[in-house]
Amino acid sequence: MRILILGGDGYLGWPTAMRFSARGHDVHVVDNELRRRAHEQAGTDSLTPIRRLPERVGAWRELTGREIGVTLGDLTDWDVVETVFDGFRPDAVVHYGEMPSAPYSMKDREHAVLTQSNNVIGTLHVLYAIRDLAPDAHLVKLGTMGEYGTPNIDIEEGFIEVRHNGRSDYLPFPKLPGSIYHLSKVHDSHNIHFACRVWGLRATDLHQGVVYGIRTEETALDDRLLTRFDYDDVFGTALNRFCLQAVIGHPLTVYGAGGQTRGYLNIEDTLRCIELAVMNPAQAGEYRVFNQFTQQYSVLQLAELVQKAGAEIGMDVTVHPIDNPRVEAEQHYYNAAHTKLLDLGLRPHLLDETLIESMFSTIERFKDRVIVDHILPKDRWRPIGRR
Ligand code: NAD
Ligand code: USQ
Repeated sequence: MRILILGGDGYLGWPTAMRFSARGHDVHVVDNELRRRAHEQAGTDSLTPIRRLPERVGAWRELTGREIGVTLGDLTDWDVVETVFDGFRPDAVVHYGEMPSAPYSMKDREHAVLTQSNNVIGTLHVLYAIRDLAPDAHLVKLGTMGEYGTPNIDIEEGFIEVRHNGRSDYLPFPKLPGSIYHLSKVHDSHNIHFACRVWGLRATDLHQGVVYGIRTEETALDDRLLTRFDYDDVFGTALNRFCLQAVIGHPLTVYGAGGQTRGYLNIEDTLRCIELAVMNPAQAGEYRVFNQFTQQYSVLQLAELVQKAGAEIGMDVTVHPIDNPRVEAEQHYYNAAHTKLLDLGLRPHLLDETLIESMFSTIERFKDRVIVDHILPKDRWRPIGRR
């Protein structure tokens, strides 16, 4: 297949590009290095030293003899999107190319506007490009479990049967996102659903949980193929941060009461889920939602798991709850359906101590690169003086 990976320089996009290339598909990636620039501006960096895209694809070519095409360009620039779609004519479009951080989007007006304009306009361009230049292409879009928020009922996969005044319908599940970033994904979901209903596009909206892990089959081949691993307060995610904190002897930063429960999955399972979605496309006009995670944990449970894994190899890991910089429920009901990818054949890599220990050992290799000043959160989500 001809597979276009948008955001192909990112944490998930680069390993996905290599995975499809390794399977013999024709792969082209697009990225504008927004993520790299955001780190440069903040004085933060990936734990793993990562090469620029041209070097990455050069190393991949040298090691495997396979070619990955590259466009360094911005999805919010229509000329870039039109040129890529016109030239490559994809069968499938895997769209990771957005600003992915909730804390970044909550910093101030400027970051909020950048997040929503980048994500919503980029995705609108992609929808128009599919409509006009590759109408049979299947869009596989990365959404997020955070679109649903934490309602006090079971979360379904995208839709729910609603009965009202004696009538019933199968309608989009209500969305109560908790950040400007998560909201941008809800706006995208509405636009994608609209494009399927009105233009007949085919799309899978993957409502993904929090991803953890450093290693995939392909990144392990050579250090030049490593993917990024962030642990800072803005771009680092819960379990990745906790593993790094354990290795450098920093107390684990559980925010507030720690009852915040989310869906999690290993980076290897992200790649498998994407592959399953691409290989089993939606029908023309169909808008599907798959909840993409394998296990639910509260942040306190995650911290305790990391502490236990550390204890097994003689590390003294402490957990130190800190004032929650975010505005979110710290104790709540959470039970989200996630059977559709399992039905397609997903066999999850479940989180256990061995897996955490293998993360510790990769982190250990690069721990001299850690910038300790950027571990504790600096930005509060509620304006000062408001209750
Ligand atoms: P990432 O920032 O590492 O990857 C996104 C890539 O897209 C970056 O390389 C960035 O430079 C690029 N990009 C952003 N805006 C662009 C634009 N306008 N034009 C071209 N390129 C652009 O993030 P990630 O963690 O790999 O996440 C990938 C996707 O998956 C995101 O959409 C994110 O919201 C979603 N997601 C991630 C997680 C997670 O835990 N990592 C969980 C759920 C959903
Ligand atoms: N948390 C802590 N301590 C930390 C970091 C986080 O307690 O040091 C808590 C947060 O308060 C939150 C939970 O852990 O309750 C998850 O936070 P996170 O930073 O790991 O993840 P989040 O901000 O939700 O965003 C990440 C990705 C985003 C993706 C989302 C999936 O950055 O791209 O969309 O996970 S989900 O959470 O399912 O919406």
